[in-house]
Amino acid sequence: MNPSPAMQPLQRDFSPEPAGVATAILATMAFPYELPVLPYSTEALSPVISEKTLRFHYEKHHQGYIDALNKAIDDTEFQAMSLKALILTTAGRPDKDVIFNNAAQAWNHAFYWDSLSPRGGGEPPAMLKRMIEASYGSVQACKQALTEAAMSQFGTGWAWLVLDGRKISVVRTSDADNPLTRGLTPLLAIDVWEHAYYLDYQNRRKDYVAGVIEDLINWDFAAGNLA
Ligand code: MN3
Repeated sequence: MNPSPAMQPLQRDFSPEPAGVATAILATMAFPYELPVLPYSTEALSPVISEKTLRFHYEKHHQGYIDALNKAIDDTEFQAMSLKALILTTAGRPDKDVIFNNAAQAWNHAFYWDSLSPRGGGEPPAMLKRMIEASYGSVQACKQALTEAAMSQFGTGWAWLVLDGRKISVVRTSDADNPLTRGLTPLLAIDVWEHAYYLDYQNRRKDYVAGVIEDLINWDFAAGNLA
């Protein structure tokens, strides 16, 4: 059932267009959501993230969140909202936790795919680099903060580089939660759920995080999210 136009909740948020391929595709979708395309081939992040891990993560886990989201919002007023509006509307509402968890994970994973690149690592673009240096003193110190956030997240969750006002910051979130619910602008995401690395690294989360930050992190995507 579609709500009548007069009853339709806010469909648009007025934030800038998302920078990444997968995130941008998802932002244009409405119910029923589909898995957004990956910005690279499934073997492109190897050896840091193997094709086997990437395929399970993308084809099973991310697809699973998309499917569960569609099921949870089918025939509800939430169908008419953008994914971002859906996340913000259901955040902190225990009675809507199934919708929130799957909507946030659908969004977080698109953002994570865009946060990685086979041509990643290296130095951030000049403006982002200056902002990182203003907040952390150096890119190296910022990478260290990101590593510590990823390592100290207990259990499932995420480490994020965010824009907080005009300041670059690092935060971690539990389970499906993301920085949008705190009014922060996400710049980069690192998935630290075990499904992101266990096939390749077992319990060695640190090696996965180090590989991602040194070789895969997509600073261009982060810079594109500064707008
Ligand atoms: Mn994941």
